[in-house]
Amino acid sequence: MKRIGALATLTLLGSAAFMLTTASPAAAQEVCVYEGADKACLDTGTRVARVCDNEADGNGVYGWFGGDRYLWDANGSAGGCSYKSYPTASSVQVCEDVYPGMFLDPCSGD
Ligand SMILES: [Ca+2]
Ligand SMILES: [Ca+2]
Repeated sequence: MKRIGALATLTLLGSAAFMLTTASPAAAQEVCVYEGADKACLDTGTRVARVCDNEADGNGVYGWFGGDRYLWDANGSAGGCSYKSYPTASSVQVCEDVYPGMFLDPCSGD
């Protein structure tokens, strides 16, 4: 009887660990959009925005998170993304600064 109890405990621990492992990626809830390889993401849980310039083409990359929420990848295509918290953001778009001024730039969803 004692032995069976120990086995049952092990099985329970095993499934708890499995649930934790599989739950983590889903909890992130990060939504990403792309313009070529450049991307902008918004975590719909934490509302942390992220913009990544992934093309060494000399064009800056910025994300638009609605309203006046523009976030640029501060170091361009050098490694790493730029992050900013936008507590009320609910949309995400990524644009590439190909033309002077923002309004003709190609963006995700165009
Ligand atoms: Ca680019
Ligand atoms: Ca960068």
